[in-house]
Amino acid sequence: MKKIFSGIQPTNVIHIGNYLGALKNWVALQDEGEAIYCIVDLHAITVPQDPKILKEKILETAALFIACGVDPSKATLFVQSSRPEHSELSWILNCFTGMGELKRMTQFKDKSGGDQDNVTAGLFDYPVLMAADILLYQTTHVPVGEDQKQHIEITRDIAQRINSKYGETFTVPEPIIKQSTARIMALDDPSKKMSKSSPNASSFIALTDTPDQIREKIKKATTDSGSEIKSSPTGEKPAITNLLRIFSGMTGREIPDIEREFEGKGYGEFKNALAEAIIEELEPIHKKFEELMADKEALHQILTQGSQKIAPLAQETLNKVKEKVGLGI
Ligand code: AQP
Repeated sequence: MKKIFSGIQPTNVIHIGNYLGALKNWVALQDEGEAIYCIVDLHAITVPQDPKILKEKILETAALFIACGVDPSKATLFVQSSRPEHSELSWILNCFTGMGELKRMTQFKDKSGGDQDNVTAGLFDYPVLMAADILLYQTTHVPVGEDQKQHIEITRDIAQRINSKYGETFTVPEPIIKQSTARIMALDDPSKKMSKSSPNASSFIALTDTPDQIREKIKKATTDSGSEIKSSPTGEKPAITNLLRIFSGMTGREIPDIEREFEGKGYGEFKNALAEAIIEELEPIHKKFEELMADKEALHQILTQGSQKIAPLAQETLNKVKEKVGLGI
């Protein structure tokens, strides 16, 4: 049986990149095996956070998971810091990970922005905590966006290293990356990934944006030269290719089918239709999100039950690793 694990940081606002690259797949996968979905708050503190806002964002993220279709009666939902096994396993895995391996991680290079002396050791160590998150549950599959591929590779390397040193300890996980929506680009600059931490709110569409905000952001979205509504998988038309991928991801329609509909039509007409397609997909999510946020106690309960449910599995893996490594009495 498939065992699926994935997480999202409770930072800033969840955008349509997170939705199309990860969350939408989570919903489909919860019917294909045992699914465990995590709000990774320990990852969030690798960069400075306001404690009050972080706490609020944890609940908002849980509400958004459910509003997007994650069903707590099928999938387990929990908060990473509620299970101490994540930090404990992370420390042990640190002792089996090379500094050189971590230095090669492109996300660290991007996020530290060339100023490595002034970022936290936690940011550097982020991939090891992510490896612990995944390996703790003997995960077989990890649905993520393209940006996380390198982190899944290092997770596999660490698991294989420990397995070959101590015998079968961890399941070696496979990534699930849906190519068409694996890397949704920023609306203001299609050479950059759509990102939560962008200072320009017009670069992303948040799942909680209003219809007017969505129309405005799509209207302002960068376009390429020329007026043809045609994608270019080879990269000459990155902006329209990105918008077509968003259209396809939101509607489930194939890109050639959308291109045919807009043959001979201009960007204006295409952008109007795209904005309406996004609104149609996000409106029910937004409504459900508001309803869920009105009962925070119920959200607390779902997260607490999730954490209790997966405790035995987390403890079993951690105890097995400690025993193999020779820790304790
Ligand atoms: N632009 C994207 N396109 C497709 N998938 C994406 N993901 C993130 N951005 C895109 C996927 O969403 C999941 C959760 O991401 P996260 O919150 O853990 O991490 P993140 O990469 O830090 O998200 P952001 O939006 O890019 O935030 P910042 O600005 O802080 O870097 C992951 O599966 C990720 O692949």
